[in-house]
Amino acid sequence: MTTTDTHCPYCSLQCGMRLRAPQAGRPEAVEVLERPDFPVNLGALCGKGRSAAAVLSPAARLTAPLVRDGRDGALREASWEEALERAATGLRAAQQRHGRDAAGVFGGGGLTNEKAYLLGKFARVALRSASIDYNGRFCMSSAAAAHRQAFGIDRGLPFPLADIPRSGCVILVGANPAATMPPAVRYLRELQENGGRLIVVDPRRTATAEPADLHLQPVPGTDLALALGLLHLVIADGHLDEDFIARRTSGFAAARAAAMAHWPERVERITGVPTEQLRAAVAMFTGAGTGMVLTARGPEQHSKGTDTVSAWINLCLATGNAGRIGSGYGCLTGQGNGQGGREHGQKADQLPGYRSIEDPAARAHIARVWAVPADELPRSGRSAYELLDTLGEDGGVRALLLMGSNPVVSAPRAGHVTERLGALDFLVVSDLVLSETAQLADVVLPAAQWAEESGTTTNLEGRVILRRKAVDPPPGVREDLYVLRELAARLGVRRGFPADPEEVFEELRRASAGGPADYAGISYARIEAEDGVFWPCPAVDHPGTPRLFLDRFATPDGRARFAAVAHRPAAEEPDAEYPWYLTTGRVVAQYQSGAQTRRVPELNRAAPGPFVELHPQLARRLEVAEGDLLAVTSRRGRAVAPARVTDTIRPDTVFMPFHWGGAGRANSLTNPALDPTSKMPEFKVCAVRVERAGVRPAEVTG
Ligand SMILES: Nc1nc2c(c(=O)[nH]1)N[C@H]1C(S)=C(S)[C@@H](COP(=O)(O)OP(=O)(O)OC[C@H]3O[C@@H](n4cnc5c(=O)[nH]c(N)nc54)[C@H](O)[C@@H]3O)O[C@H]1N2
Ligand SMILES: Nc1nc2c(c(=O)[nH]1)N[C@H]1C(S)=C(S)[C@@H](COP(=O)(O)OP(=O)(O)OC[C@H]3O[C@@H](n4cnc5c(=O)[nH]c(N)nc54)[C@H](O)[C@@H]3O)O[C@H]1N2
Ligand code: SF4
Ligand SMILES: [Mo]
Repeated sequence: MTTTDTHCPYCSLQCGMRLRAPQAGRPEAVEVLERPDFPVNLGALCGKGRSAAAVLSPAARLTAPLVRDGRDGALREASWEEALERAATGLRAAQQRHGRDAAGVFGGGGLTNEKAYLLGKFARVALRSASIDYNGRFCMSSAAAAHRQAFGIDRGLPFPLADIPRSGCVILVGANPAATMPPAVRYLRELQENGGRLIVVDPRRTATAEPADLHLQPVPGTDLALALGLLHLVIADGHLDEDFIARRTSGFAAARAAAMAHWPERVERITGVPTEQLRAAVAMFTGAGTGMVLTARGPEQHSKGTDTVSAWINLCLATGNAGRIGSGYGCLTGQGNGQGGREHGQKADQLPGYRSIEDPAARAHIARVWAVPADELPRSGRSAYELLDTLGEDGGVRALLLMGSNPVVSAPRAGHVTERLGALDFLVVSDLVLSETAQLADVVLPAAQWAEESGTTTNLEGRVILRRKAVDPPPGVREDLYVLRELAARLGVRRGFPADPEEVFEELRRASAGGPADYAGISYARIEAEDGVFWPCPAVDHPGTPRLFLDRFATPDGRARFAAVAHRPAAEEPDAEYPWYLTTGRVVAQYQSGAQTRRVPELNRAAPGPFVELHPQLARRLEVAEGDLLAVTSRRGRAVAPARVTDTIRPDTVFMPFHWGGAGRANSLTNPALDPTSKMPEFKVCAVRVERAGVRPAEVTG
């Protein structure tokens, strides 16, 4: 037996774990053990992490490449040679017929830094296409945009999680870590044990909200008004930190004027949160000495997500809560490499090191590292939904390489996105499993996974960590880096695509050097010796940066910038035809599109299928009881799932988890209205009709 210290394949906490594996293969015998010495989770794992080895088993996954003969043929097994040849031919043919940008790439925030970096390079250097974006656009892009606007840099948390218990008060906005990052709940518990207060803002009284000192339960999509209302009261009640505002910020006058238009009674009308609760929240937050605001997808996944996050940042700045230990604004990033995956070039407008693809100096630097002429680098391309929405159209992508996402389940208005995927000339999918999206592909490449290859990820704190290879992949399965090297070679680019992760990381270090997300001083050896290294880390003798902004913000003048933002309604509000709000999210036992976790028996037992959560008052009105099948209809489509009646949700709102395809797919309903800055779709609010479904349970599958 061997034991290897590594990290969980799933969420952005990247919990440390120890794998025990037999020396000779036998993936079904891999055991997940605790690794108590890793600082973030101190040995604790959620059920997904504990059962992660189940997906290593050949029974759960793809073990050979698949190809389809003709449009209507079935997928059949093929050799790697045939599959790669077809994939390269499909991409090249689209470019010959329709131009370079007709071949596109769609990546994922679960991919390691090495994969994300090389995928971006593949698009720009091997395909020379502007068409690349990734699923992180659906995740924390609104917070990222607001972060950059306010602080000049986007690192989700500017401090380690261990700082949370050192705060006087934490406002947790639309985040449900009890379900989405269970080991992190410890930090909230310690906060309260230390006498700090916890305020949770969520339309549902979740397991996270239950122990809070105060729970605000707003109408979905009204967090912007709520944050402005709190700032209004801070100003009106004389809680401004004038000294901090003068020394360390700019733009307060306009932000102040905007907040003054959001007086408590108006905010109560918009949000449904009583004015007494607004006052109680302000008293708790300003009375605490230090305060933090942490947001997750609840307030961010909206067509006004960027402005909403800006409004919460305003609240922190106005009260002097930034750049001091125990205070500040932070975004709880979601995917395993949600942070690193947004830094190294799989975004439509970005080059490695979090550089802008439109910046001439950045282009020149990256062109040197890549040994290509700067003027050959493509410009910005379309954002994720815009890319998916135009697949197969004139001027859109005709042949797509998809790596690390399952948009048939997870994209907004998924019925339409599925149609667009079907309109492609050619689709190649690299995945561990035959996901709903892989089932539509012309070529499916079976990928190696976390425990079978090494690579770095950057956790939600900005800590770069190393996942180490513990077992060999099954025969027939190859690493994504190998796939990129082989495809690039078949497209005529034979250099610059190493298949060894450490070699890729060494190049990433050089590419990121001098950029906002600077990894130049980080190496595999240092990560192992130091339990991870926080970026920016510009030199080998630099200690890394667990806490940003203590002296200055990353803006040109070193000051944090207020934003002048005002409330606006959701893109779609309820009306006579669609009278209820729908919001969507997660349950603890399933991960994302479910592609991995729906293949783990114990997780399926815990969360067997989709459901519609609704309040007893609404259930009475609709004359439905627990377990009755409900049809939920929006302007985009229809979904059917059993009722789950609970008084923890607002009576005007229903909630569906999005982990399943088929009849219960929440994303058949969601609204792809985009935030103008971040291009984030409105996953967290749309208008729906709810009625008893006229179908039998057998017709509803997960
Ligand atoms: N078990 C599990 N864990 C996960 C994941 C998973 O799929 N499953 N995915 C990972 C990823 S990629 C991500 S991004 C994170 C997401 O982590 P979270 O953001 O914590 O998860 P969500 O359930 O999407 O949304 C959080 C809460 O927002 C609330 N909400 C809905 N609408 C609104 C609104 O308009 N305003 C406010 N204030 N709140 C609202 C919901 O009721 C929900 O309780 O989780 C990560 N961890
Ligand atoms: N309604 C609604 N929809 C949502 C959300 C919501 O809150 N509500 N949240 C959105 C958010 S925050 C996110 S992050 C997205 C996530 O949604 P998706 O982008 O669909 O994410 P996953 O299900 O994690 O898909 C990852 C796919 O890649 C595969 N995979 C995993 N690791 C690797 C690898 O290393 N290599 C390769 N080749 N494949 C790999 C997995 O098997 C899986 O099929 O969903 C979004 N969709
Ligand atoms: S909290 Fe996230 S990283 Fe930790 S074990 Fe669970 S899924 Fe894995
Ligand atoms: Mo996410």
